[in-house]
Amino acid sequence: PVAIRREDYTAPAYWIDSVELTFDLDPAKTRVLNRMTLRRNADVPAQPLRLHGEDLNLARVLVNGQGTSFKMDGGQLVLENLPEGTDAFALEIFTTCAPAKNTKLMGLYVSNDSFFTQCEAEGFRRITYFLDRPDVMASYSVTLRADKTQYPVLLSNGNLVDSGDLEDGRHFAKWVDPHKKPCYLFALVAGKLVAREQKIRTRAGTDHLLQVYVRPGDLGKTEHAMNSLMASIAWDEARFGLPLDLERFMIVATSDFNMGAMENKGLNIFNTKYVLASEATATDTDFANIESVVGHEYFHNWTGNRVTCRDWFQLSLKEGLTVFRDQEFSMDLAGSPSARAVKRIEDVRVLRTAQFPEDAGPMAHPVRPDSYVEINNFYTVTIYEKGSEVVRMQHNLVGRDGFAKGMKLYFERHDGQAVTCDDFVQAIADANPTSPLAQHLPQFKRWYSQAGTPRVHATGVYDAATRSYALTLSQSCPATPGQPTKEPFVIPVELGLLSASGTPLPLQQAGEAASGATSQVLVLTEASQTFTFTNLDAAPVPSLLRNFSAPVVLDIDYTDAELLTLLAHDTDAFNRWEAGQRLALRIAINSIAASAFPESATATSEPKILGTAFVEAMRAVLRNPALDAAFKELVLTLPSETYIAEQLDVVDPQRIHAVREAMRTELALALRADWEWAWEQHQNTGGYRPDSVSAGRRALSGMALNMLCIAAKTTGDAVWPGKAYQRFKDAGNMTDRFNALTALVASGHDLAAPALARFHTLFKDEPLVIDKWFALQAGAPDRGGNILPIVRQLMQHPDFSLKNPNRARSVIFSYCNANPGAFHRQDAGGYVFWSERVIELDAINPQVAARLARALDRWKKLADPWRTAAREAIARVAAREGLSNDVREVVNRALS
Ligand code: HT7
Ligand code: ZN
Repeated sequence: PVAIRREDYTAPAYWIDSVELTFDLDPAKTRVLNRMTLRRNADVPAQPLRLHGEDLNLARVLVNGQGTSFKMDGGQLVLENLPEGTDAFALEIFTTCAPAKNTKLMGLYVSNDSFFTQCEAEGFRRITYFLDRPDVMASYSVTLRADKTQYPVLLSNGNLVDSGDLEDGRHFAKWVDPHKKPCYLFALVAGKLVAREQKIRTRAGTDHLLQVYVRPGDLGKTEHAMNSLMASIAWDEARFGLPLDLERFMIVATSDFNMGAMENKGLNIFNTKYVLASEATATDTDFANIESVVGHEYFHNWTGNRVTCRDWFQLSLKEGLTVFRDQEFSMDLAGSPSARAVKRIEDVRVLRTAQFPEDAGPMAHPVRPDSYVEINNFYTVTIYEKGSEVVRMQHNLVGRDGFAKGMKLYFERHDGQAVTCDDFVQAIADANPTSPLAQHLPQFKRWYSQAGTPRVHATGVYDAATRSYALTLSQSCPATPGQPTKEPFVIPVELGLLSASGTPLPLQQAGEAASGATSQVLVLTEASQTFTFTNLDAAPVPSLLRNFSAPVVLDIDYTDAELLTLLAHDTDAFNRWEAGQRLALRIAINSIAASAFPESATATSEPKILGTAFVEAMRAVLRNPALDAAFKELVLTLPSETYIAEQLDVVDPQRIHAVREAMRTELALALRADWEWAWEQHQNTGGYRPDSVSAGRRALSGMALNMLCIAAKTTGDAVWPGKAYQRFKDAGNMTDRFNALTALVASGHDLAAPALARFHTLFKDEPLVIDKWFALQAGAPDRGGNILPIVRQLMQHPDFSLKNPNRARSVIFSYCNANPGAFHRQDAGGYVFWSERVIELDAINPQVAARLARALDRWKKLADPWRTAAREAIARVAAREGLSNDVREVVNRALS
């Protein structure tokens, strides 16, 4: 496969001004008539027109109504005899394709007897021959023709301008999009669908029709998505002054979708997982995800659609910025500072457990990559989540108002254009010329060009004679593929100082006047810098990187006492949580390093691994009346096995698993009375509402039940498993029901089997709930190697299908990616299973296969025998002939 390089970018040789598409929809053979107006780009030397195409049958090509010569070159349609000069000319191309056979779910495909499209990144070329690149923006008019009984609803981007009946029971609809767009934002949908509708009038006084289309039985599950859409529209107008620019905004749900959702102009297509919710079928997490994904796709309407990417190397221009916007949206909706902190912690957890490993592994790439083989492989946590952190740092360096000014300038300069990441950061800096961002702009841009997670090492020295505290911050960044050395980054480090008893101290830097502030942002730009604080009576406890002010690893040698102070008193909720995680991580790492295997805790034994101080600190958090339930649940959750593994040079996954399980059992036993209290105190009163406060209460009571069932495993107590079973049976909402089921499955209680059977019977007609049923079993704790056979059995279940990405993810990804204790088997059975599935999936859907292929990205860190077995499994996949470019790129990089 050939790598495409960012530095090779050249402007297109032709522009496409308008596109008139006519579809005769038929699952077996859809006919596509594509009439375009093109003109040569005068800025580029004259050359043939090369149009992208994939899996198409070409029937006819006409230039200005006349037949013309053409040739095919590597799948591209090449036209050499085009009119000279830069006048517009007409090109007509007639092709057919086979949507029913399209298992890749890219281009035009069939799902549940309806037609859908997915064009980002390069799916449009599977619909017609085209200049399939984001910097070619055209006006679209689209006519859809199909059987009226089977496909009563016909949708495309923009406004419906005509519709009517045709002969033979067919009908048509004509849509015109008033906005120019790149072809990756094209969409069509046809099928038996129904819509929840809502008319709105915005602050600006304009009227709009909102529609959420689903299959007829699902209409009752669309209220939350519609509410989320209305909230998104109001938020973007209020926070950024960005209005809805369409008369009609449609969301359509499909159960066959490679990713979460797609922001096609005016016609968003969603995975059903991010649309459908009712209290009986969806958990609080589902409700929160729907809010954030609906927001994300809606916010793309400006950040992505009005201003798009010049080329796919700039993907984070729209994705990083839009993730930042959806994160802010969810935080603003959550309301209180504490609820904001909870959201921030959840987002940082994703960054650390998924993006940090990516940045340290074979697929590491800058936020703006320099090359790729398959662009679908670059829809990564680096582009999305690290990209969002890079935007967040800009936001923090210029302030909230400064950022709003920067966004305004960005749209003034670039509305309707296809631009680069540089254009974005330039606009933010230009709107804030005296900010640290503007002062250090060229250096700040290294966040876009250098891969790897920077490390900041912090040491503090207190001098009693001068009553001063010198804090030295040093930065470094590990080598990543193709980037052996790194230049220093601009790193905003938000800091506070606490007294030993936890009081916030006023900050005064040497040579500066006292301001009374207790929090401040230090801007680290050198490899090493010392900041001196004065007027301090004793050595302070530093609270660094507050609210996770930069996407870095912070190395600092806190004493246990200092961490306990931060956990109990820091005014920064993020660092309070962080202190608890550091304590737990330290305990885990010491226990992993110890020669003895963790002893099983007994009902009466002291917490041997955790130690009394940690347990008491956790008890204090759990019982603290001033803290929110959601925050408590986060503090009391131990760092994940993946996160622990990332801290180690050599990873024994079984030992990590055993130590973490032992720590959890100790915490369950030592706090038994407190878990009982937490369960009793956080019961649902009144009806179900998915707001963050009630969701937090359910999260904590669910955790308490889980811990009580884990404790019951050791004590032999039957009461709590019995209560869990009862709760499972009579819960009024899916969150409580699923938490109870999880408690039984996770503790391996005998009641788990009847509960799972009952759950399946209850929800057999709810595909999204059946996904949960599969995922819970494939992700359950391993007992004597039982999970792999269970997973193989689940794949034989009549409800299982490898062709449906949600179902494949619920079984295979839940096992290979989210269940390290069960996946990393001593006998390599997990890896054999993985290699079989990657190969099997690749023949169906390369994009999904390539995601699965990344499960062994970090194989080089594994201790033997896992390391050798993992390398062999990857090599087995790599040796396979006929692999897709998608999977080939991932395994080649892993082996390099
Ligand atoms: N911009 C969308 C990306 C996307 C996608 C990419 C490749 C293949 C299928 C896909 N479906 C959606 C989603 C987003 O970030 O909003
Ligand atoms: Zn996006």
